[in-house]
Amino acid sequence: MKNIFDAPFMREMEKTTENMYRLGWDERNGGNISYLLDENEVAEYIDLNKVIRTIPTGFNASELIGKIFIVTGTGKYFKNMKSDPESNLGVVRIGKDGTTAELLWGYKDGGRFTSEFPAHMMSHMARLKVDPDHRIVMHTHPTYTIAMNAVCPLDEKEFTKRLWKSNTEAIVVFPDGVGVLPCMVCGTNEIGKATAEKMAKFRLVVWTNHGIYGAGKNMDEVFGLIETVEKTAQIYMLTLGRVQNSIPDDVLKGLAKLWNLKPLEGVLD
Ligand code: 2HA
Ligand code: ZN
Repeated sequence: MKNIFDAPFMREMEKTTENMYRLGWDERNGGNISYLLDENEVAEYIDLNKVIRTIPTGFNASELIGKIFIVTGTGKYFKNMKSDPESNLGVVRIGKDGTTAELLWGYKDGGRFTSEFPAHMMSHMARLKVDPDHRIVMHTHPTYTIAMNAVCPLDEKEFTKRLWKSNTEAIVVFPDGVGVLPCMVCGTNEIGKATAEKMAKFRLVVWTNHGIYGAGKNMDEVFGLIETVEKTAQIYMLTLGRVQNSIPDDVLKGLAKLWNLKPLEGVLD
C-alpha cells in the first residue's frame, strides 16, 4: 500500500483548504469540500474491504452507491486540515442501501462528514447527470459575495448580470451564470434538494446570507469559479453607488462571441 498522505487527492484537499482559509473565506469551521475519487486510485492507498464504521446519512443517495468521496469533517477548521488530515478529513463510500456512508479512512477522533453532506451528495447527483466528468463540490463563505448578495435582489439573472457588468472576466469564466437561493436553514435535506435543483443548471449557487457552492471537474476549475465570483463581488462592493463605467451589453456580447460562449439566457436579451 502506498502512503495516503502522499496521495494527490490528499495534497489537493490540503492545498485548497489552506488557500481558502488564507483568503478569509472559511472562518472557524466554515466551508466544506467533497471530492469524488477514482476507486482504483483509492485502492492504492487504503484497503477498500475494511470499513471502519458506517454512518447513516438521513437521505437516499442510491445513484451514488459504491462511489467514494474524500469529505471535510463536521465542526472541523480549514485552518487545521493540513496539520492533521486524518482527524479533519474522511474517505467514505456510499453503502449498498444508499442511505449510509462507510468510513474507509479518517475522522480519527470519532467525527463524521460535514453537516452539509445532503447538499453535497445531492449536488453530485445533479452535476453527474449533466457532466460525466464532474468530481468536486465546494462550499465556502467568501465575504464580498455574501455582502453583494445582501444588497442585490434575489433574482439570479439580475445577480448574474450585475457580476458580468462589473468585470470582463466574469462572463468568460461563468457564462452559465450564478444561481441564487433565498435564505434557508442550512445543514438540512431541504436546502440540499434546493441546491441540487439549481445545480442541474448552474455550477455556482449562492446561499443568501450564507455563502456559495461551486461544482466542477477539478479543484482548479471549482476554486477558479468561486474566486472569480468573489473578486467580481469585491469590485461591485468597492464601487457600489459610485459606478461611472460598467461593461456595456454589446461588449459582453462581443466577449461571448470571441470566446464562443453560450451565456445564460434572459440576461443580455
Ligand atoms: O460547516 O459552512 O454551512 C460549516 C458550514 C455550514
Ligand atoms: Zn456554510
